[in-house]
Amino acid sequence: MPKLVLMDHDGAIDDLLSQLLVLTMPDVELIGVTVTPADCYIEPALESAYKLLQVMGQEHIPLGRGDYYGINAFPSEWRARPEVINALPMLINLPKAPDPYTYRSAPDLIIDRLSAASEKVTVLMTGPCSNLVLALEKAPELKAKIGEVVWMAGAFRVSGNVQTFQHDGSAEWNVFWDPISTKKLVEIELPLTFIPLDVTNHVPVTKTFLSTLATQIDYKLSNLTGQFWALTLDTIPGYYYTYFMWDILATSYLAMPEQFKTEVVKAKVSTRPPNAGQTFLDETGYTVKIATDVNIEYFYEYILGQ
Ligand code: AGV
Ligand code: CA
Repeated sequence: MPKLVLMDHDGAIDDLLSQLLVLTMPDVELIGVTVTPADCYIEPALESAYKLLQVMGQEHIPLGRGDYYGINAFPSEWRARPEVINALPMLINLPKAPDPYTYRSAPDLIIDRLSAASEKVTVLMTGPCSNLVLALEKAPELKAKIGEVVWMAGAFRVSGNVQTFQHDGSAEWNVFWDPISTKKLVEIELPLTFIPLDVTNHVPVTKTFLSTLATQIDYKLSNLTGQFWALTLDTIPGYYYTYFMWDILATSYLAMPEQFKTEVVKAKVSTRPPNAGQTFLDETGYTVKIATDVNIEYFYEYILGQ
Protein backbone atom coordinates (compact mmCIF):
# COMPACT_ATOMS: atom_id res chain seq x y z
CA MET A 1 0.00 0.00 0.00
CA PRO A 2 1.51 3.36 -0.97
CA LYS A 3 1.77 6.06 1.68
CA LEU A 4 -0.76 8.90 1.24
CA VAL A 5 0.97 12.27 1.04
CA LEU A 6 -0.46 15.77 0.97
CA MET A 7 2.06 18.43 0.02
CA ASP A 8 2.11 22.16 0.70
CA HIS A 9 4.93 24.13 -0.92
CA ASP A 10 5.73 27.75 -1.63
CA GLY A 11 6.86 27.70 -5.25
CA ALA A 12 10.62 28.25 -4.85
CA ILE A 13 13.02 26.30 -7.08
CA ASP A 14 13.59 23.54 -4.54
CA ASP A 15 9.87 23.40 -3.71
CA LEU A 16 9.00 22.74 -7.34
CA LEU A 17 11.77 20.16 -7.60
CA SER A 18 10.42 18.58 -4.42
CA GLN A 19 7.02 18.26 -6.03
CA LEU A 20 8.70 16.44 -8.93
CA LEU A 21 10.67 14.24 -6.53
CA VAL A 22 7.54 13.13 -4.66
CA LEU A 23 6.05 12.09 -7.99
CA THR A 24 9.04 9.80 -8.67
CA MET A 25 8.51 7.86 -5.42
CA PRO A 26 6.91 4.47 -6.06
CA ASP A 27 5.67 4.05 -2.48
CA VAL A 28 3.94 7.41 -2.30
CA GLU A 29 0.52 8.45 -3.53
CA LEU A 30 0.31 12.24 -3.79
CA ILE A 31 -3.32 13.14 -3.00
CA GLY A 32 -3.11 16.92 -3.36
CA VAL A 33 -0.78 19.91 -3.61
CA THR A 34 -1.41 23.30 -2.06
CA VAL A 35 0.71 26.37 -2.70
CA THR A 36 1.50 29.10 -0.19
CA PRO A 37 2.26 32.59 -1.61
CA ALA A 38 5.45 32.95 0.45
CA ASP A 39 8.69 32.41 -1.53
CA CYS A 40 6.71 32.94 -4.79
CA TYR A 41 4.02 34.96 -6.46
CA ILE A 42 1.02 32.69 -6.46
CA GLU A 43 -0.13 32.84 -10.10
CA PRO A 44 3.15 31.84 -11.80
CA ALA A 45 3.84 29.32 -9.03
CA LEU A 46 0.50 27.57 -9.59
CA GLU A 47 1.32 27.51 -13.29
CA SER A 48 4.68 25.85 -12.56
CA ALA A 49 3.04 23.37 -10.21
CA TYR A 50 0.47 22.46 -12.84
CA LYS A 51 3.08 22.11 -15.58
CA LEU A 52 5.20 19.81 -13.41
CA LEU A 53 2.18 17.61 -12.77
CA GLN A 54 1.81 17.39 -16.55
CA VAL A 55 5.47 16.45 -16.99
CA MET A 56 4.72 13.42 -14.82
CA GLY A 57 1.30 12.73 -16.40
CA GLN A 58 -0.37 13.48 -13.06
CA GLU A 59 -2.45 16.58 -13.81
CA HIS A 60 -5.48 14.94 -12.19
CA ILE A 61 -3.91 15.67 -8.78
CA PRO A 62 -5.79 18.67 -7.35
CA LEU A 63 -3.99 21.96 -6.70
CA GLY A 64 -5.05 24.44 -4.03
CA ARG A 65 -4.35 28.15 -3.92
CA GLY A 66 -3.15 29.78 -0.70
CA ASP A 67 -4.61 33.23 -0.18
CA TYR A 68 -3.29 33.93 3.28
CA TYR A 69 -0.22 36.20 3.43
CA GLY A 70 2.23 35.91 6.32
CA ILE A 71 3.63 38.65 8.50
CA ASN A 72 7.15 38.99 7.05
CA ALA A 73 7.31 39.03 3.24
CA PHE A 74 10.01 37.23 1.22
CA PRO A 75 12.25 39.36 -1.05
CA SER A 76 10.59 39.99 -4.44
CA GLU A 77 13.57 38.70 -6.48
CA TRP A 78 13.13 35.27 -4.90
CA ARG A 79 9.39 35.31 -5.35
CA ALA A 80 9.60 35.97 -9.10
CA ARG A 81 11.58 32.86 -10.03
CA PRO A 82 8.65 30.71 -11.25
CA GLU A 83 8.24 33.20 -14.14
CA VAL A 84 11.58 31.97 -15.47
CA ILE A 85 10.68 28.34 -14.78
CA ASN A 86 7.52 28.59 -16.86
CA ALA A 87 9.54 29.85 -19.82
CA LEU A 88 12.04 26.94 -19.86
CA PRO A 89 11.98 25.04 -23.19
CA MET A 90 10.56 21.90 -21.61
CA LEU A 91 7.67 23.77 -19.96
CA ILE A 92 6.81 26.80 -22.09
CA ASN A 93 4.57 24.98 -24.56
CA LEU A 94 2.69 22.86 -22.06
CA PRO A 95 -0.98 23.82 -21.75
CA LYS A 96 -1.40 26.69 -19.34
CA ALA A 97 -2.82 26.07 -15.94
CA PRO A 98 -6.50 26.80 -15.55
CA ASP A 99 -7.15 30.40 -14.48
CA PRO A 100 -5.49 30.63 -11.05
CA TYR A 101 -8.63 32.17 -9.60
CA THR A 102 -10.56 28.99 -10.25
CA TYR A 103 -8.37 26.92 -7.92
CA ARG A 104 -9.86 25.68 -4.67
CA SER A 105 -8.75 27.49 -1.56
CA ALA A 106 -5.76 25.70 -0.03
CA PRO A 107 -7.19 25.16 3.49
CA ASP A 108 -10.42 23.81 1.97
CA LEU A 109 -8.53 21.40 -0.24
CA ILE A 110 -6.51 20.18 2.76
CA ILE A 111 -9.76 19.61 4.70
CA ASP A 112 -11.26 17.77 1.74
CA ARG A 113 -8.33 15.49 1.11
CA LEU A 114 -7.85 14.65 4.80
CA SER A 115 -11.57 13.92 5.23
CA ALA A 116 -11.65 11.68 2.17
CA ALA A 117 -8.50 9.72 3.07
CA SER A 118 -9.06 6.07 3.96
CA GLU A 119 -5.96 5.98 6.16
CA LYS A 120 -3.60 8.36 7.92
CA VAL A 121 -1.91 10.96 5.75
CA THR A 122 1.65 12.30 5.80
CA VAL A 123 1.67 16.07 5.36
CA LEU A 124 4.87 17.31 3.69
CA MET A 125 5.45 21.07 3.98
CA THR A 126 8.31 22.88 2.27
CA GLY A 127 7.09 26.43 2.89
CA PRO A 128 5.36 28.13 5.83
CA CYS A 129 2.69 26.17 7.73
CA SER A 130 -0.19 28.67 7.51
CA ASN A 131 -2.47 26.66 5.19
CA LEU A 132 -2.33 23.59 7.43
CA VAL A 133 -2.98 25.64 10.55
CA LEU A 134 -5.94 27.40 8.90
CA ALA A 135 -7.35 24.00 7.88
CA LEU A 136 -6.97 22.55 11.38
CA GLU A 137 -8.55 25.61 12.97
CA LYS A 138 -11.57 25.12 10.74
CA ALA A 139 -11.72 21.34 11.23
CA PRO A 140 -9.78 20.39 14.40
CA GLU A 141 -11.06 16.80 14.30
CA LEU A 142 -8.91 16.16 11.19
CA LYS A 143 -5.83 16.17 13.39
CA ALA A 144 -6.62 12.48 13.87
CA LYS A 145 -6.19 11.87 10.12
CA ILE A 146 -2.56 13.06 10.14
CA GLY A 147 0.08 10.37 10.67
CA GLU A 148 3.05 12.71 10.54
CA VAL A 149 3.88 16.25 9.49
CA VAL A 150 7.31 16.52 7.84
CA TRP A 151 8.35 20.16 7.62
CA MET A 152 11.43 21.92 6.23
CA ALA A 153 11.65 24.69 8.78
CA GLY A 154 13.45 26.02 11.80
CA ALA A 155 17.00 26.34 13.11
CA PHE A 156 17.56 24.84 16.55
CA ARG A 157 21.27 24.66 17.32
CA VAL A 158 22.54 26.72 14.37
CA SER A 159 22.01 30.28 13.15
CA GLY A 160 18.97 31.13 11.09
CA ASN A 161 18.98 32.42 7.50
CA VAL A 162 16.91 35.61 7.88
CA GLN A 163 18.92 38.76 7.50
CA THR A 164 16.78 41.85 7.79
CA PHE A 165 15.88 44.84 9.93
CA GLN A 166 14.60 44.26 13.47
CA HIS A 167 16.13 40.79 13.45
CA ASP A 168 19.04 39.04 15.12
CA GLY A 169 19.45 36.33 12.44
CA SER A 170 18.24 33.44 14.59
CA ALA A 171 15.17 32.46 12.50
CA GLU A 172 14.71 30.30 9.43
CA TRP A 173 12.57 31.89 6.69
CA ASN A 174 9.63 29.44 6.60
CA VAL A 175 9.00 30.12 10.29
CA PHE A 176 9.77 33.86 10.07
CA TRP A 177 7.12 34.38 7.34
CA ASP A 178 4.41 33.38 9.81
CA PRO A 179 5.70 32.88 13.38
CA ILE A 180 2.18 32.97 14.85
CA SER A 181 0.98 29.98 12.81
CA THR A 182 4.18 28.13 13.67
CA LYS A 183 3.56 28.69 17.36
CA LYS A 184 0.02 27.36 16.94
CA LEU A 185 1.23 24.28 15.03
CA VAL A 186 3.86 23.40 17.61
CA GLU A 187 1.32 23.82 20.41
CA ILE A 188 -1.18 21.41 18.79
CA GLU A 189 1.43 18.67 19.43
CA LEU A 190 0.88 16.69 16.25
CA PRO A 191 3.56 14.13 15.31
CA LEU A 192 5.77 16.86 13.83
CA THR A 193 9.21 16.23 12.33
CA PHE A 194 11.33 19.26 11.52
CA ILE A 195 14.00 19.09 8.82
CA PRO A 196 15.73 22.27 10.02
CA LEU A 197 18.80 24.21 8.92
CA ASP A 198 20.75 22.07 11.42
CA VAL A 199 20.62 19.27 8.85
CA THR A 200 20.01 21.11 5.55
CA ASN A 201 23.27 23.06 6.08
CA HIS A 202 25.00 19.78 5.15
CA VAL A 203 23.55 19.68 1.63
CA PRO A 204 24.47 22.75 -0.44
CA VAL A 205 23.82 22.94 -4.17
CA THR A 206 27.40 22.55 -5.37
CA LYS A 207 28.91 22.84 -8.82
CA THR A 208 30.28 19.31 -8.39
CA PHE A 209 26.76 18.02 -7.92
CA LEU A 210 25.46 19.99 -10.91
CA SER A 211 28.31 18.73 -13.01
CA THR A 212 27.48 15.10 -12.13
CA LEU A 213 23.81 15.75 -12.83
CA ALA A 214 24.78 17.14 -16.24
CA THR A 215 26.35 13.80 -17.22
CA GLN A 216 22.88 12.24 -17.21
CA ILE A 217 20.89 14.86 -19.14
CA ASP A 218 19.69 12.27 -21.63
CA TYR A 219 17.14 11.58 -18.93
CA LYS A 220 14.36 14.14 -19.21
CA LEU A 221 14.09 14.77 -15.47
CA SER A 222 17.84 15.21 -15.03
CA ASN A 223 17.88 17.73 -17.86
CA LEU A 224 14.97 19.71 -16.42
CA THR A 225 16.37 19.53 -12.89
CA GLY A 226 19.77 20.82 -14.02
CA GLN A 227 18.10 23.84 -15.59
CA PHE A 228 16.14 24.57 -12.41
CA TRP A 229 19.22 24.41 -10.19
CA ALA A 230 21.21 26.68 -12.49
CA LEU A 231 18.70 29.42 -11.71
CA THR A 232 19.72 29.37 -8.05
CA LEU A 233 23.31 30.38 -8.73
CA ASP A 234 22.55 34.08 -9.17
CA THR A 235 22.88 34.97 -5.51
CA ILE A 236 25.67 37.28 -4.38
CA PRO A 237 28.22 36.74 -2.90
CA GLY A 238 28.95 33.06 -3.63
CA TYR A 239 26.90 30.48 -5.48
CA TYR A 240 28.15 27.57 -3.50
CA TYR A 241 26.91 28.46 -0.07
CA THR A 242 23.81 30.53 -0.67
CA TYR A 243 21.43 27.85 -1.92
CA PHE A 244 20.88 24.52 -0.25
CA MET A 245 18.75 21.49 -1.05
CA TRP A 246 16.51 22.51 1.85
CA ASP A 247 13.19 21.16 0.60
CA ILE A 248 14.67 18.29 -1.37
CA LEU A 249 16.21 16.95 1.83
CA ALA A 250 12.88 17.21 3.67
CA THR A 251 11.15 15.44 0.80
CA SER A 252 13.77 12.68 0.73
CA TYR A 253 12.93 11.99 4.36
CA LEU A 254 9.73 10.35 3.08
CA ALA A 255 11.75 7.78 1.14
CA MET A 256 14.82 7.32 3.35
CA PRO A 257 13.96 8.14 6.99
CA GLU A 258 16.51 5.56 8.18
CA GLN A 259 19.32 7.67 6.69
CA PHE A 260 18.56 10.55 9.10
CA LYS A 261 19.59 11.05 12.70
CA THR A 262 16.66 12.47 14.67
CA GLU A 263 16.03 13.59 18.21
CA VAL A 264 12.82 14.14 20.18
CA VAL A 265 13.07 17.49 21.96
CA LYS A 266 10.97 20.14 23.68
CA ALA A 267 10.84 23.41 21.76
CA LYS A 268 9.21 26.81 21.55
CA VAL A 269 8.77 29.51 18.91
CA SER A 270 9.33 33.24 19.35
CA THR A 271 6.80 35.55 17.71
CA ARG A 272 8.40 38.94 18.45
CA PRO A 273 11.49 40.94 17.49
CA PRO A 274 14.42 40.73 17.71
CA ASN A 275 14.11 36.95 17.21
CA ALA A 276 10.63 36.52 15.63
CA GLY A 277 10.44 33.05 14.11
CA GLN A 278 13.29 31.59 16.14
CA THR A 279 12.70 27.94 17.06
CA PHE A 280 14.56 27.07 20.23
CA LEU A 281 14.97 24.16 22.62
CA ASP A 282 13.24 24.71 25.94
CA GLU A 283 12.44 22.12 28.62
CA THR A 284 9.10 23.83 29.31
CA GLY A 285 8.19 23.71 25.59
CA TYR A 286 6.32 21.30 23.29
CA THR A 287 7.36 17.88 22.00
CA VAL A 288 8.71 17.80 18.43
CA LYS A 289 11.12 15.64 16.48
CA ILE A 290 14.09 17.32 14.78
CA ALA A 291 16.50 15.87 12.22
CA THR A 292 20.08 16.61 13.18
CA ASP A 293 22.16 14.70 10.62
CA VAL A 294 21.88 12.75 7.36
CA ASN A 295 23.95 10.30 5.35
CA ILE A 296 25.07 12.88 2.77
CA GLU A 297 26.56 10.46 0.20
CA TYR A 298 23.44 8.33 0.26
CA PHE A 299 21.24 11.42 -0.19
CA TYR A 300 23.08 12.77 -3.26
CA GLU A 301 23.10 9.28 -4.80
CA TYR A 302 19.40 8.92 -4.12
CA ILE A 303 18.37 12.13 -5.85
CA LEU A 304 20.67 11.49 -8.82
CA GLY A 305 19.00 8.09 -9.16
CA GLN A 306 15.47 9.49 -9.02
O1 AGV B 1 14.79 28.78 4.37
C1 AGV B 1 14.73 27.83 3.39
C2 AGV B 1 13.42 27.88 2.61
C3 AGV B 1 13.23 26.58 1.83
O2 AGV B 1 11.89 26.11 1.97
N1 AGV B 1 13.32 28.94 1.56
C4 AGV B 1 13.99 28.36 0.38
C5 AGV B 1 13.58 26.90 0.38
O3 AGV B 1 12.52 26.70 -0.51
C6 AGV B 1 13.66 30.32 1.87
C7 AGV B 1 15.03 30.83 1.49
C8 AGV B 1 16.15 31.00 2.28
N2 AGV B 1 17.20 31.50 1.54
C9 AGV B 1 16.75 31.63 0.24
C10 AGV B 1 15.40 31.23 0.19
C11 AGV B 1 17.37 32.08 -0.97
N3 AGV B 1 18.66 32.47 -1.01
N4 AGV B 1 16.62 32.10 -2.09
C12 AGV B 1 15.33 31.71 -2.07
N5 AGV B 1 14.69 31.27 -0.96
CA1 CA C 1 10.28 26.35 0.23
